[in-house]
Amino acid sequence: MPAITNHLPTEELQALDAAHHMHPFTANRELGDKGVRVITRANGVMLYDSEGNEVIDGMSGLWNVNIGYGREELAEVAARQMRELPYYNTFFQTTHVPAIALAAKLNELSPETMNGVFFASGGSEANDTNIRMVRTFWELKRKPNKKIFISRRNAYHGSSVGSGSLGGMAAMHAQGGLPIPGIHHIGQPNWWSEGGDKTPEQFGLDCALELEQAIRELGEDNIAAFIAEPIQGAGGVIVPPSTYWPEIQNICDAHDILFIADEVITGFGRTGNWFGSETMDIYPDIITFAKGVSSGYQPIGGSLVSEELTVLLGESEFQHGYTYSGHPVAAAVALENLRIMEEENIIGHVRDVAGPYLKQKWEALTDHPLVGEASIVGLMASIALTPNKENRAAFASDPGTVGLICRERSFANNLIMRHVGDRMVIAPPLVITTEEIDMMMERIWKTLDETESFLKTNDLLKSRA
Ligand code: PXG
Repeated sequence: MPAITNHLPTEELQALDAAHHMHPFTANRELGDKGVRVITRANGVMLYDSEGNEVIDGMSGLWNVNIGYGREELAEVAARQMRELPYYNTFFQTTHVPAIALAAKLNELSPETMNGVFFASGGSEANDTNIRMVRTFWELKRKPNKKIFISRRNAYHGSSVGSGSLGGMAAMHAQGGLPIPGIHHIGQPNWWSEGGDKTPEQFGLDCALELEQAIRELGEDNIAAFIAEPIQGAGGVIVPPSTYWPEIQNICDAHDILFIADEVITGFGRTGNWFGSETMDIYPDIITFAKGVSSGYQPIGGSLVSEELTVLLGESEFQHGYTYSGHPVAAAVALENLRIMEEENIIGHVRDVAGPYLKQKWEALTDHPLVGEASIVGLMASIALTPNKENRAAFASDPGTVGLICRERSFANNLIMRHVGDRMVIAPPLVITTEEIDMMMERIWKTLDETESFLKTNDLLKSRA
């Protein structure tokens, strides 16, 4: 039996949405005028809208529905847990079985150096926890001046005041007085857009050395941590040159600062390992996680922390927590999600089947006249659209104009593909089959062809001077 709202005609749903629903990261009046798409159900990698269209979800929801839609087991576990214990807190000397079991499971799956876990309801909350936790850690170590976080431009670490400040999104910082003090941003290893005449290797090294320089300028005694996504997700699936991470790791090792890997997107199989830190061969002190831990079936996230932090922070009361830290239903669903991922060897599927298959098809996109660079790790991938791949030119139009056109064509072709500026991004559910990859690629080629003709017709195929 579908939900009652599914019986309303699409226009009525759209009108109600336009009247009362304030969407995240959206110009709401414009969307209201255009008419929002109403998603009514989903199965596997497919979404269905209120008009009956079947759409390939090339973004796994918002990079989170890793095991795909429609898994009955997760619904059953949620219902069972709601009947048995829908909620209890973990603040006042109590705990419950789902939180215990999930903490233990995460300890088992995460890199050897991780030990404790502090739960939150998503990535923004978890990164806010990290700010408070890391500063408290240094206070306990009697180094209270170590307060500054070094992050990167164009990073995404969430949308709350703290996590939005950690992030490096210029458009977000332009509103409401962000970033808060004590956050320092360095460059991102985006060779395609920013590498100039350097080789990718030289550029990657130079970007890493910006961290060394920032530490020197700000003073090691004032720096709490460096935070970064192993592969920038919302920033456009920027895969750093091979020289970048080894040098960053060396710099973190050589200085008395903590290293936080924000694995909200790269965690739980996305890159072909449980964590992107394994794929990129990096050794963080803290891992931020969310999204894929529950495949988005319930909101849950948190911070995995090294033994040293776990022990020291455990010596006294850390004045921090959320009502929903370790929520029993969310924890039970996450556990079931992880059980399925293990039992069905979904990570093996990414690493050995879907990942390599998509990589071959994805890299062939550079044969298209509009596509400059094609980047892919596991099942996260991007292409840079360009009017001239020889000199990696940007379009003459405002950044994002062409990307938006391409995204609109993609939607019209029943494929959800995201744009970040003039880069196109996909991150399909990890269970995607090779047949579904073929179907997705067919829609991508069609979308690119249609975008190219649109640009030609509208005189937009021009390079910025
Ligand atoms: N860290 C990273 C690396 C993320 O990608 C967050 C933290 C924040 O998580 P929550 O659960 O608070 O949203 C994220 C979230 C996009 C997009 O359009 C990406 C995210 C969120 C919303 C939109 O790519 N990533």
